[in-house]
Amino acid sequence: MMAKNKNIFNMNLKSIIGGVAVGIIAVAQISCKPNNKGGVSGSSELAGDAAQKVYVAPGTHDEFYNIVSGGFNGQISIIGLPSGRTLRVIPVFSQSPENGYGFSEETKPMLNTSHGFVPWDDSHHIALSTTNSIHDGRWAFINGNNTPRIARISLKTFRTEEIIELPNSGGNHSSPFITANTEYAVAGTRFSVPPDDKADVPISSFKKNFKGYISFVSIDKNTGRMGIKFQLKTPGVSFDLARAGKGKSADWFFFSTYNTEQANSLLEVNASQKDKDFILAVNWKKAEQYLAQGKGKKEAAKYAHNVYSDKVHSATSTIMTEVMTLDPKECPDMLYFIPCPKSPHGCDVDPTGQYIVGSGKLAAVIPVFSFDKMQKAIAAKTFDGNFDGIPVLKYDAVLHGEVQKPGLGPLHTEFDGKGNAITSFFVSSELVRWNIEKLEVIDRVPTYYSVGHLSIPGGPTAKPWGKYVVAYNKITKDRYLPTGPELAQSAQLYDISGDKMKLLLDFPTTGEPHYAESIPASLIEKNSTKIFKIEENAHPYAAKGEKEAKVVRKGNEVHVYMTAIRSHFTPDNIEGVKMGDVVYFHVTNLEQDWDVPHGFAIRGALNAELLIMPGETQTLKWIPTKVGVTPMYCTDFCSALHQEMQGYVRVSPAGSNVPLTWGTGKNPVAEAEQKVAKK
Ligand code: RUQ
Ligand code: CUA
Repeated sequence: MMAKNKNIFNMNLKSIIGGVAVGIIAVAQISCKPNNKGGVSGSSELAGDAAQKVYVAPGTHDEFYNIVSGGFNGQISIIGLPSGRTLRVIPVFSQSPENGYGFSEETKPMLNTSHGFVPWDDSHHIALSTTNSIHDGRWAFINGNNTPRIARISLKTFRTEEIIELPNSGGNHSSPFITANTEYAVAGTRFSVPPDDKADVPISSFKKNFKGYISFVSIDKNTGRMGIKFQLKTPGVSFDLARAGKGKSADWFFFSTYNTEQANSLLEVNASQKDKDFILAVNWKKAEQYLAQGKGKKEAAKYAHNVYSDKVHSATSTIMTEVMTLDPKECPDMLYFIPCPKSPHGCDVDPTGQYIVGSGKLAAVIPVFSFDKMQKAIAAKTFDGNFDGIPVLKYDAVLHGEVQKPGLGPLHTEFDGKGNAITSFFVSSELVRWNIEKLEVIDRVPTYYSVGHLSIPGGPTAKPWGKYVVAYNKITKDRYLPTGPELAQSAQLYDISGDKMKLLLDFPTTGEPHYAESIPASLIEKNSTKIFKIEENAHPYAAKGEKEAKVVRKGNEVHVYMTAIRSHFTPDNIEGVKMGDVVYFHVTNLEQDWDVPHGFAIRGALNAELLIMPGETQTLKWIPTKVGVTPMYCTDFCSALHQEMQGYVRVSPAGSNVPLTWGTGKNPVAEAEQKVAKK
């Protein structure tokens, strides 16, 4: 595989680069195709002590949390490094029948949008919160690409706490990227679109009517609460990726763009015409100043803002109707374009904040820009004209230098904290390490196959933790046992502590991994939530003890205030439910021990189960469809008598006079009859 890649690289580099996009795509397809027969293609690249280096003995913990986007599964995987063990999958934009996220009454509002309930999305990029551009272990952010959204996940509960929708956006790809102190999560639209409130325009009027919106989503220092502070209305180009500056460049944000041709059809050809697209440099501090001066304009918009509370164990969804926009035409010295060769994808800033690396998917070199030179060029007005009124800086004036012959199809770059960068190459399927100052390639290793993103622990921050790099591969033909037409994507772990990068481990992933970040376990594990305190449970339907358990009828709604504790539900016998009723099981888990969830499922429910954590209340809605007695039970093996944790609901025909009764450990109907007899 490697030899073949090298061949393609050596023979075709000159002829391909500068050729048409179609040529590159053909090569991409050829080179991705593994030609070896067995599953041992990587063995010659394996470090001799690989097994030892990734062995995490039973009962001991991994050194890093690896937080990985699940791509089209709309979830996040939590993986331990170096073992590659999957610890948990967190549902974010997708419903999860496994635990009831997006199915329970409490969590449904999390997936509300201006389009209604959207139970899925396509997630690409993780951003971990930072203080002074260093991981602080508080939150993870992730984008929803399709119905543009940003989610915030608590790294205490490992749950999705908040989702905000982005108006005036289509394909929220360049997102979320955060500023040094997590002041903002930033989101650039991949598809330029006409403004939402003036959207009925001919597609052919792209150049005139379509805009590339960039949203600045503010993040509250203490609570993490998000809000769209403002949107920049930039020219109609596609935003692909981005990074905030650091240190001296911390006031700036850098976005890669493509389709500066502003094509609206057959982009494969039409958006690959120009020799150079742009990196957009945004001075976001300036933007804040313009806002403070009243330059912002409120525009009508419609977007959902959904927040989950651990106190009421429920989410709310609010539809917002306005957004603040800033027009660059009225805000000079805020935006600059830097020319960048051939359809840049990744745009990454080194730990010092001095260097900005652009990765042109179709480029033969990796250009590295200098922040100092950019400042000088701005001061001296070293411009190459303008693009839609925004000054274009002269390429040579901003360039630190180019890495020559790095590989084919550069996508993303991370940093090892020792003055080196590692770039992923999709087409030549390899990771390449190069020195940032000298722009010299120092090492390369193959990936199996066609790496997309890569991740070094702390790699995008001012303080890379180094030690490993993980390659996230798109193609795994022949790497694992075949599983029919659909094969897993994969991650590969390499040791980068020495001069040579060494392959250690190869493991399949859940969903398609796009970007991931890794963070030392020590920054997270001590803060992990173990239980929710029952006395702090403010859910309006909580039963905080078995004495509070009850069943209440409100018209045709039946509310069951149910408790769960090893190993029974209260009540576990319910009668008097009728056809036409809507039953809400509000189940409170009374346990106050770590790792004792209870599940709740009932036959014929059209949603999912609930998995209720200690001290928490969650609600399952059930509309009986048949007269008779329906079993319900706990789904989580909670104790030796878990299998006994069950109950029955009797459903009678509409209009029947069976009284509403309930109980546990007694016969509720007999009891009710006794009560009636006493009176
Ligand atoms: S992208 S494989 Cu959606 Cu982050 Cu580069
Ligand atoms: Cu509770 Cu099983």
